[in-house]
Amino acid sequence: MISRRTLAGAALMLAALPLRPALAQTIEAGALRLENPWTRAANQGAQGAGFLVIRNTAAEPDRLLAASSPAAQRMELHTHIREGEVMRMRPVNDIPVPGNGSVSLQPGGLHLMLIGLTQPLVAGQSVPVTLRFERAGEVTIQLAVQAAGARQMQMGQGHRH
Ligand SMILES: [Cu+2]
Repeated sequence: MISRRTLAGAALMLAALPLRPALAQTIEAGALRLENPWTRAANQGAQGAGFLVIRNTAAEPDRLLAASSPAAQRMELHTHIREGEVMRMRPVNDIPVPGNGSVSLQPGGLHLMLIGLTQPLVAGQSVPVTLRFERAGEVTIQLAVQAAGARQMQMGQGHRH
């Protein structure tokens, strides 16, 4: 017998799934494989965070230098640092991609920051983001917009979560 509480819990778990398999995508850019780019639903004028796995099939390391999107006034590369009980976001100059290795951009860690959304990010749609790598050059990916889930970052004026 399935209770309402169980159903609500199941719905929450579904909403928290990073990406449905049908939407999974891998973009090839030189030696790089850009896997499962995604973001969360957000309002126009707010901020958004983008996530993906960057895999490097070459021995030479690469670096993510910058990102841009027509959906945001500007973008930054961010990481998280812990200050006491609070996790704060902090810009980084670049994100290294080790040779024959990978780097994960994920909630609570490294991420792409979309600042000043020029349009709402609507679940089920996708938003283009152009990444610029030191070796692989520029490549445009599509962030699949997921529902705002239980692990949604809170991005207020203090720029913390
Ligand atoms: Cu951030």
